[in-house]
Amino acid sequence: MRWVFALAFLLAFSCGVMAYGAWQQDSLDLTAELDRLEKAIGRAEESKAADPRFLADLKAILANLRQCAGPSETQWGKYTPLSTAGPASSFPGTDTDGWTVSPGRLHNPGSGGYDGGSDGYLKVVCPSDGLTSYFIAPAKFHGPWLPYEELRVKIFSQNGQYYQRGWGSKGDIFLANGTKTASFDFGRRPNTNWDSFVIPLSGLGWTLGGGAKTLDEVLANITSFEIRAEHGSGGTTTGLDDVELAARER
Ligand SMILES: [Ca+2]
Repeated sequence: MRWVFALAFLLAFSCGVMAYGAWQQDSLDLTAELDRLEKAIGRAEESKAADPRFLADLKAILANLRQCAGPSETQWGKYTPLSTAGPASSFPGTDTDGWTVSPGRLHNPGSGGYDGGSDGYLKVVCPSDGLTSYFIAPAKFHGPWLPYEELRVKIFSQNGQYYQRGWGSKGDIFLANGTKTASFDFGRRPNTNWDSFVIPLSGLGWTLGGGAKTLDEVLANITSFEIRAEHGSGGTTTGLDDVELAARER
């Protein structure tokens, strides 16, 4: 009997080592694996093939695993241990940190930001003018972006009728290196309350323009960085907070 326990322990230990190895090599797409597990639990629930108490336990374990896997805001790309590095804007107080908006009028209300309380953010009420407004980043975001793996933004969008294209829209994120451009679509409208987007700077999901052949050609020297500030027609309000560039932990 003792050797059965020893064997079970060895097996569990090996699985742990393998999982840790995969984690360290960033080869484990943990978020995707957890999504698959969640779907499997959903199917088991629908087919009533398993004891509901067992499925409830599995769901609780899954929730714990998701917490271990990182922030729930990870929506794009696989999870990798990244730390914030490089330029960032969190708009404390009523600071607009050099950001502008076009067309529209920008202000920081001094409260209502992502961190709550007296945390500020950028707020714009977009005019109904047939044009799509964009937040325009200050010069501190210009220069090489090749050291970074992710762009993170917090954003909300309220009122108006959602449109994805047209009205001068050039994607949800717009980058340029001179005439070479890259744009990224979130694929949906940001929520009416604070919503998190993590955008991979790996080429996945980006649309290139202006003769750019790779995303890296654009990231080599950012001369323009804009974030879509208008997602609905007929007058909308948009908020922006915590714009961050993240790099892999060294
Ligand atoms: Ca803030």
